Amino acid sequence: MAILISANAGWDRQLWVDKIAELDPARDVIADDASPRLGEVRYALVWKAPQVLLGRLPKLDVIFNLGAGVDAILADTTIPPHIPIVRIVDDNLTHRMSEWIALQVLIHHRQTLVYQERQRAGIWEDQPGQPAAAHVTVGIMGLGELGRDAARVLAALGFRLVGWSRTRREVPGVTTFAGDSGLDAFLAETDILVCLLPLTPETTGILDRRLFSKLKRGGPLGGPFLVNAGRGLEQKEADILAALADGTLRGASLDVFEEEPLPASSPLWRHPRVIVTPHNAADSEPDSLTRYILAQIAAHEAGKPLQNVVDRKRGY
Ligand code: NDP
Ligand code: OXD
Repeated sequence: MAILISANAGWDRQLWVDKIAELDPARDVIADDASPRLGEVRYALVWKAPQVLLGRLPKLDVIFNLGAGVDAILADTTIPPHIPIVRIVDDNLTHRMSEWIALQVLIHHRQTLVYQERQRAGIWEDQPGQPAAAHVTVGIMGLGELGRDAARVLAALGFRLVGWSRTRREVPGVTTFAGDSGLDAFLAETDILVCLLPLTPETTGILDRRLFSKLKRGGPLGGPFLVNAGRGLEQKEADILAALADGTLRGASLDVFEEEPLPASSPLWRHPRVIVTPHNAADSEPDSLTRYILAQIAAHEAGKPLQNVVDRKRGY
């Protein structure tokens, strides 16, 4: 029974093959989507595998996603519904995300883009009215593994925190809201909006002009900011640009895009109040994730339940 590793072109499969060979040398690993031995595959470790590949594996027992977001797998309707999909929940990935979120929040909070422009122009000038973190509210959309850890780190920096999720969550230090009925009240409190939502039919296109117009006005930063590391299809980039132009948003940090890689023609690349990173807020690290997956396989083979299985109906 073999393990298949399948990933899109941007991934080096060999890193994962080598890591499994190092940690569990007895495992038979296939790293070729066209292998004549696909019929032997019991476990598939995937990141954006080609559509219909997973639906063609007759002995497939478990799919392990090599990342936290499972939208790419769920888009493949050929995968039989009884096959469990396990997602990554890993401190290494989670802490990387919290680093990125804290960095972006601090950049906007401390008006770093304004100072960078002044530096380039040789202007020594203080921007008056810098608030303390305690006077700035960060609103986190998505209070899952990543949202809760980002809240922990931002709370340690002194920010006021509100959070929004599908079902009501208790998170220490965070005033929480839930569902459609809680969204407007959540937005009305938010100076810096952080999106860590999974991509589902409900969250597709959620970050639009209408939503931006409901963020707090008259806050201490002179207008609201957007930080998105969830998924690109949650944001409407034309709306972000329009909101930046008319002051509905003061700035944005984006790690994910409607189309990835972000096309060279996108005005986001050169916008003076936008930070663009190439979907690397929280990379999947082979050593840490391979240990997590091999431990799950060993437990599964010993008859124990799999952890962090995706709820396909919910979509995450
Ligand atoms: P989780 O599944 O742990 O948490 C998801 C959170 O989103 C939950 O709080 C959930 O609510 C909430 N949510 C889902 N749907 C809705 C909705 N319709 N309305 C309101 N809240 C909703 O996910 P993670 O925290 O592990 O990851 C979140 C996402 O981050 C991933 O799906 C992926 O898209 C993205 N990601 C991006 C990376 C990057 O490098 N840019 C890296 C890793 C992940 P509830 O608590 O009620 O279930
Ligand atoms: C993930 C990602 O979901 O990298 O892990 O986006």
